[in-house]
Amino acid sequence: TGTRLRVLLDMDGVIADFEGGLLKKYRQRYPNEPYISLEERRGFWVSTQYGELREDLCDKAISIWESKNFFMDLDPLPGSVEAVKEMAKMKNTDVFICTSPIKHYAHCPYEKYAWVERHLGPDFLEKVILTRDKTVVSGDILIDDKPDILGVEPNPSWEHVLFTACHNKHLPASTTQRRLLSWADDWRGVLDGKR
Ligand code: UMP
Repeated sequence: TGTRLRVLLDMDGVIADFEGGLLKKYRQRYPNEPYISLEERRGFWVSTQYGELREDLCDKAISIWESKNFFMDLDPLPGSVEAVKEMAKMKNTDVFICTSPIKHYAHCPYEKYAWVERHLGPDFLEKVILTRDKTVVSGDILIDDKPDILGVEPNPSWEHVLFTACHNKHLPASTTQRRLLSWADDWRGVLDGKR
């Protein structure tokens, strides 16, 4: 057990295409409003950047991911489903999906479970961790597209590997933070580096 590698995988921006889903549904609902292309995205918080574009667009962006079926309808990111399934079958490897639900809980938590069942299979429901504070979850690696993962635990057990996304790809290269560029990148090598 002590020799097993525990991998925590973020969902939005790592397994599921939150940014693509938001932009698509935002443009459908608000066809006459300005939007931020994925090329122009900067900063983790979509709502903040839309609010900077025009004050009322912050709430319009939020209205999209608070809607029924937003999280359910997200497409998997390229290669994610295949990689996660393969990772979970690897020897001495325990994979968990560690994701923060939005505070508007009417749809999101249910749809995250339903998404996992649909795309990864019912066995993965055992592996879902919903938390707004990932620092209290123990693991060896956390693969997540959010650059700063903070919470009550100042020294989380995991190493945060930054998954490249439209909003973080322009950040200066860090000497301390490793990156996974996509699921076509060498994720097996990232895991092997921790074994
Ligand atoms: N989220 C927001 N506001 C934003 C962007 C994302 O509330 O501007 C939500 C979507 C996800 C959560 O449910 O935050 C991020 O969760 P993690 O990817 O950190 O697990």
